Amino acid sequence: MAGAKIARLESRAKDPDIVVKKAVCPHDCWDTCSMLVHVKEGRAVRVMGDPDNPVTRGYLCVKTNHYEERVYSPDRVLYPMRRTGPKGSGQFERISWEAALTEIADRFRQISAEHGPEAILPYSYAGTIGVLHYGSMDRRFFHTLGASRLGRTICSSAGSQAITSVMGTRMGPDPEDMVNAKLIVVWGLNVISSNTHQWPLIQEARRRGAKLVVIDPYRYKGAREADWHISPRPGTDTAFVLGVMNVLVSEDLLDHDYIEKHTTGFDKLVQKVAQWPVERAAAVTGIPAEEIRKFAQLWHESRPAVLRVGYGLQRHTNGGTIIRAICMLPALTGHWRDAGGGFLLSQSSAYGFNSFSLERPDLMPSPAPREINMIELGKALTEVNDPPVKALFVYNSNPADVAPNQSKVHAGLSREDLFTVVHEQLFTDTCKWADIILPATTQLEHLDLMYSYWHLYLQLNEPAIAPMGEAIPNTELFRRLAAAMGFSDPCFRDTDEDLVRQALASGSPGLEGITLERLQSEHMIKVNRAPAPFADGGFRTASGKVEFYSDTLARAGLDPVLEYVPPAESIDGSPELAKKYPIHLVTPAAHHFLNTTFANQPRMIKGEGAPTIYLNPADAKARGLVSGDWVRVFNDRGSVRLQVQVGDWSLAGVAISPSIWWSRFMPDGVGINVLTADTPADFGGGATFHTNLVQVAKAEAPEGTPWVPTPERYALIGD
Ligand SMILES: Nc1nc2c(c(=O)[nH]1)N[C@H]1C(S)=C(S)[C@@H](COP(=O)(O)OP(=O)(O)OC[C@H]3O[C@@H](n4cnc5c(=O)[nH]c(N)nc54)[C@H](O)[C@@H]3O)O[C@H]1N2
Ligand SMILES: Nc1nc2c(c(=O)[nH]1)N[C@H]1C(S)=C(S)[C@@H](COP(=O)(O)OP(=O)(O)OC[C@H]3O[C@@H](n4cnc5c(=O)[nH]c(N)nc54)[C@H](O)[C@@H]3O)O[C@H]1N2
Ligand SMILES: [Mo]
Repeated sequence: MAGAKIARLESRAKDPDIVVKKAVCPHDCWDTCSMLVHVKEGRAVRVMGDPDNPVTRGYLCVKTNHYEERVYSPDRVLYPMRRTGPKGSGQFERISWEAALTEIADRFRQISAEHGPEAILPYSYAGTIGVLHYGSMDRRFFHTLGASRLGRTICSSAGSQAITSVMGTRMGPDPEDMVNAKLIVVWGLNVISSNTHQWPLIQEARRRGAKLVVIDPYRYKGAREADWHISPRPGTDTAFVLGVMNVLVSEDLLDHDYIEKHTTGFDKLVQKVAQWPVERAAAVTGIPAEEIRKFAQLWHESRPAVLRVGYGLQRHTNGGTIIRAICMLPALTGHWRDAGGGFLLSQSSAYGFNSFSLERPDLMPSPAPREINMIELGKALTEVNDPPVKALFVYNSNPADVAPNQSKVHAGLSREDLFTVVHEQLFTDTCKWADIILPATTQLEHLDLMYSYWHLYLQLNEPAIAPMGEAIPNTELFRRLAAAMGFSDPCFRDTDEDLVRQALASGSPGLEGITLERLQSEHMIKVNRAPAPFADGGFRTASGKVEFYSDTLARAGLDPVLEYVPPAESIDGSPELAKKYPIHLVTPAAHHFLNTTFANQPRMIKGEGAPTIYLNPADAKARGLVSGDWVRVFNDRGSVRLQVQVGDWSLAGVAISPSIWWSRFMPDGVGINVLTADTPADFGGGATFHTNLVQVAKAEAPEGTPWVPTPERYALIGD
């Protein structure tokens, strides 16, 4: 069937030599779009949306619509390279794969012998979210080696732990059902930039009578176009929810039957909520008491209604609690009963891959090696001493730019005695500090199994073109490294197809009947899932119910119900610091970049403009600033230069800086993360990129446009 469709597409392509191949976007984004790749004589000449996918609807975002520009970027790493100059000088020479593997294996053996294998630290995140290349062979390799484990906390761990504490599992309504919702609350999610394909579903729901409420301190396009924009002070949403719950309880806007059957700890929640009359919530959040009441009423009366929650708002020191609070709401009011209703942050549990088979934690030594929290990379490289980190192996990530407390990260990466390997598609800022750089394939060049943390389609990405240069996928890299280290477990001989089969063989009901062969012929298969998965309860906590009170949290020393604690850096959380640094800086996803991915491509940089800070008119006026001025944005951790845009983007005292620009192209050679703290969140050791006080002062404009890459600016790294 798919074959016939592709043949039709090819016949419509103007050039008879064009072959159309199906692919899937690999990026760390909700949408996991289906793509069509036009290939001519082995070269991808065009990438476009695949109309077969009912949620991604045949169009791609502004970033992947020109995916071929990434694949054929002049910045691609094509061969293994070895450092020749001083650390960080960007001087490299080409070497063979054999030489690279031998050197890495020798250094790993030597470091292991001298300091123990925990002195080796893998560092990876989600350059691709593909099941194989996100985490499989690599995990097997580092487990066998006995390397330090990495706490992969930079994005979602606070929210994940929080949701699990309430529901025991992470899934929510099918986005396709959201068109029937009567209320959609987009909460801490930039629905225009980071979940582009949710927007037409919202518009469709609105045409059918739904209201859109956006709760966000950033008045981005989606907030402007909403029926109602609620702008809390950053990091105060728990207080807002407690106020809403106070109204629900005191006015008895509850679903007692659902609470009775499918929740525990309701009494304890009620005691807590009683302490939060709306006036108290209003004083903390800055949202008028009347609006809190109105929101409670609207939520109660709208059916179906959904809370579509983003990753952003968990990035506060109190962010886990924020997510915990929000995901309790649908159980109080019975909104889980309806298809398209409830709460959706992540759909990850709907798939249920066999991660044990993929990652083989049984290969780890016992006791398990220490875990290092990835957001504390700077500390790990400059302070940890039991043993010190002597080797860093980076893949699927660009820590020189994405990790918080960047000055410390850069100081650590600069250590001459640190052996750093980077497996990359592009010469990122992290590559600059590498000892060995290895070339990685892109999604058009390798096989992967793709899920989405938003929609419910499982997809297979098959290679559309041959690997560029000597690039290899992550799985093949760790096969080769295992051989170089002499690891003999047969799991290191599994092919990528074997890995797909193993991932699918989990016994999970979501994957029942889905095989590699079916994916090869159908490309995209919806996982098995009831439209309203929690209509009759079925939560995966110890009690099988929504837990308003959690023993696990009590044991971890956290409030077992909910407590509002102000963000560590805020007027209420640190009044002295707030006098010095009165502006709360939020650094959310930029429209044309995906974290730092795409932020080297001239077209995307042009779209984004310049490294920018959005300031409220009152804050701008107090500093004599107008749009177009340049400012120094600083705190005790560091300083960056940004260009000002003045407008009603946020309340006074709150500023926004869309992220993440490459440090190399920033006016002073450092990125936004010199400002952010490596303080972990209350749950899951999560990142706290949005809890951040700064001061803003007028500065000199940089000369020219340093953020636009030119060969000279790139030449920090040899060719
Ligand atoms: N274009 C684009 N798309 C992306 C990404 C990207 O960089 N660019 N990144 C991808 C990745 S890895 C992820 S994790 C997601 C991230 O995407 P999102 O989940 O959208 O996360 P952020 O952009 O960090 O923040 C989302 C919103 O939360 C708001 N926010 C911050 N603090 C608070 C708060 O205290 N309360 C409330 N109510 N709102 C708050 C911010 O102002 C922002 O508008 O998107 C993915 N998609
Ligand atoms: N200030 C601030 N900082 C943030 C955030 C923020 O909102 N504000 N967002 C945070 C969030 S949500 C996240 S998820 C992190 C993201 O942090 P990262 O996961 O580091 O994301 P990227 O910057 O996109 O870098 C991914 C790198 O992986 C490479 N890559 C892609 N595919 C492959 C592959 O198959 N193999 C190999 N070897 N490499 C590959 C890409 O070329 C790219 O350089 O950043 C965090 N940092
Ligand atoms: Mo993320």
